[in-house]
Amino acid sequence: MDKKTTLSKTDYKWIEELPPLSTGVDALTHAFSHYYTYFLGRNRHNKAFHYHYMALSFTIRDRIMERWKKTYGAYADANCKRGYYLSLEFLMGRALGNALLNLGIDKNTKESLCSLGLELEEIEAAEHDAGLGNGGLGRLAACFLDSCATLQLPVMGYGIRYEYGMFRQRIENGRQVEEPDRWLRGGYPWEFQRLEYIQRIRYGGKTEAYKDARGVLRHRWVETNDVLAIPFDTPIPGYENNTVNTLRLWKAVATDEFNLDEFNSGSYTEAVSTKNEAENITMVLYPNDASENGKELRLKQQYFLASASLQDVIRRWRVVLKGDFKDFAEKNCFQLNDTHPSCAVPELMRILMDEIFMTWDEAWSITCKTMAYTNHTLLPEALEKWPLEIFERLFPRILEIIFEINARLLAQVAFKWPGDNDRLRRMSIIEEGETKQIRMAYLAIAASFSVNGVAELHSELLKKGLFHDFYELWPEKFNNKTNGVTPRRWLCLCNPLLSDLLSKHIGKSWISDLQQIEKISHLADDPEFRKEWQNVRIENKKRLAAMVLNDCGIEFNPLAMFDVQTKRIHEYKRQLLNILHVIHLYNRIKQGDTDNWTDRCVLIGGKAAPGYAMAKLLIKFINNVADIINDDPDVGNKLKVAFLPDYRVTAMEIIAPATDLSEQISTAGKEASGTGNMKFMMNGAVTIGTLDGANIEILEEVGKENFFMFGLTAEEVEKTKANYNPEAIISESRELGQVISIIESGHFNIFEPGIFNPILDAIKSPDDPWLVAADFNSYLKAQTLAAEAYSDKERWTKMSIINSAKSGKFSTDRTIKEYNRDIWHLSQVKPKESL
Ligand code: 26Q
Repeated sequence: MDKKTTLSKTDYKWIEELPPLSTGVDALTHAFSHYYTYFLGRNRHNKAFHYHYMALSFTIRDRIMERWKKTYGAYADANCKRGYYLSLEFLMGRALGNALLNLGIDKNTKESLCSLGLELEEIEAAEHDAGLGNGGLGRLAACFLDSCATLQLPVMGYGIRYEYGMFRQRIENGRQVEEPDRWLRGGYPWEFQRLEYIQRIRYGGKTEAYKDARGVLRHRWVETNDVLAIPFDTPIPGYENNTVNTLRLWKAVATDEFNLDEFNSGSYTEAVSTKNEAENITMVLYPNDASENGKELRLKQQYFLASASLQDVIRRWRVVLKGDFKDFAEKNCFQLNDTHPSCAVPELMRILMDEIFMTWDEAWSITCKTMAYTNHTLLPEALEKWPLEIFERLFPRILEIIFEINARLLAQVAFKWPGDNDRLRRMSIIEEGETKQIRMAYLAIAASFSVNGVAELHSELLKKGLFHDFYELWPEKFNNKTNGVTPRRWLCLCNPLLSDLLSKHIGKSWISDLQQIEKISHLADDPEFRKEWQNVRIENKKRLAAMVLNDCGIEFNPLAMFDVQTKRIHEYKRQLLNILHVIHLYNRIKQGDTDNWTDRCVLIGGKAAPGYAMAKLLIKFINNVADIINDDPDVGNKLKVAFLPDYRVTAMEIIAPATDLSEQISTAGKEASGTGNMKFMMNGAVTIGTLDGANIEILEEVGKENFFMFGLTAEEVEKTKANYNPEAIISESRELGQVISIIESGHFNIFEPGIFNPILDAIKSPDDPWLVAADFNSYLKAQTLAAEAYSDKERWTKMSIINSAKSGKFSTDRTIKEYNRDIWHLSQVKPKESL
């Protein structure tokens, strides 16, 4: 028989006929040794755990792979509606432990490694965090993927495969030093390059109008400089359900014809080096957690993600599913993670009109039925705007489409509010002025059928403030989806001792139905259970103390209260208020005012955006204060202060289970939601917090007696700003006055005179937007109450138990169910055969 015919006749049945891989101990051991020896070529002389980690990951990955294929088979068979989560950030952290947990093979794996004389924990520690995000927004995306897979919803994540993730932070002489995060250096075993799904992304060039064969006016985008987008797929396993979803990350590479001119004219090396320009697009994650305006490369990244992902979805619709575009909107839904991917709006319009040849109305109808936008910020200065000139140069066709969207939006506004020119100016997607700018949020709102905030208060404030005009135009679009965190990573994985205790008393159902955790609340009155709870917490605190000793050289006593604030360093989050309180405690010790003292270990961690001078100065301030206090023999064990370098997902996995007091102290009305607050609460920390973001909902769940509330409300903050006089507050408050005097005396910077003046000036300024002085006294009272409560061990343990017990609402399973019920309307699809 002809060889060629045989090949083309292959029906690939042999793939279907592959027997499932065993997850038994012996099979795991065999696969592990095989990968270690043959695939990786290592032997007994290899001491680093990196290759053990690789071998184990490949072993587990094989077992994920068959489930992955079955999941996609089931999605195809069900011809179901799909959701796409478009995000510039996915802060995944480590994958191995999560895969073991969700596949339910952690026990067998441990046993298998043990038989080889190896320890799982050591191997897990060799994994580098996938830190492709700044903070809350990026980690939320990662938790959402976990919940979508666990709920068996056909949702795919689309993002960028940055070569360099969030920078690594070192502290040198108290100051932040940034180092590149080469997370891919040793190879990333969880990704699959998919060259078959490469996409072409256009930049530059110009637009042309032409008439098609039927005489219809059409547009094309020509003479572009193209870049290729290569997808890399990472599996997202659901919790013990055989579903495996996909996170698809795009990498930019040059096209072969890149700079053909130069190539032909003989300058081969120049032609090759210009390839860098294309490949730069996905080189680095921008490390700002508030928008950095005007950086052209960032906008190129944003369009790159939007265009590659949309082309990919449309390719699948046309080629694989052979879908009719009249059904497209019923079968597809895009969730925009903030405005960062909002180029997806004009890009979808472009593809539908210029490549599928739809009319404007047909394309607009599809776009408006498929786009949904989530806002994550209330700070007006953080709303994304881009100079029109950059759009014109980088994506002329996209700009034309934005103009048309805006013209139609303004026509609608003019119709509803005739003669209201000020409103037209306010609502225009194009901000007029010296440099015209595109308001990305307005573009996203105009095209989305759903606009949501991330906590009740935040969603209300959006309607009253930032987006008020749009709320008046389209009230039906606005809704709330309070954030959550996945209990798999943020309880099961990170707190095995507490997980075992919970499961022993209430069974394991809480892992995929966190509301069940409520069942432990009555056990708060059981002294026996409290003892068990305390034992778990002490062990977790020892684990954190070891990390603090190792990373900061400071000894934390596990019996002291662990008072923790970890999050990005930002003025609105008010790490300053925290450190002022620390100085107050120090002052009390120095004055001998230590009756009924509660020992405290204060831990602060977080990264400052490299260009944010004030945030960087705050890090220096915290470190200097810590140095003085920790070195003072008068202080001893009463107070310890540490700044933990390189705060990241993996650090939080140690921190949250060991925290007693969770600091959530932003100026009210500024923190959209917060999600660290939920991780701490779930693990049994009590919150000291303002009435901001999701703190309010945490307070509602636990009640005032289990929460240390303080500070001005969002409404009061706005009123106070009108005639704010911090100097008066300082002179009227003995405690704050003394704290300020100590700082002014140069006590924390004897060899660097004056360096903290900008901080003092900020506190004293009537224009301080964060009202640090205004909330100080109220914060101090709440802190005193917290210290008092902690000194009564049984009372504190009850509070701790109640906080965990009431954390059911803050699972992303609940959040995702709400997104699905109100926005996506996807059906659950189960893979056919169970393995
Ligand atoms: C935009 C343009 C250019 C460069 C950078 C950016 C940029 C990048 C990241 C702007 C903002 C971010 C991140 C924002 C963020 O993390 N917000 C947080 O989102 C959480 C999840 O909803 C909330 O819980 C937090 O309250 C919110 O601060």
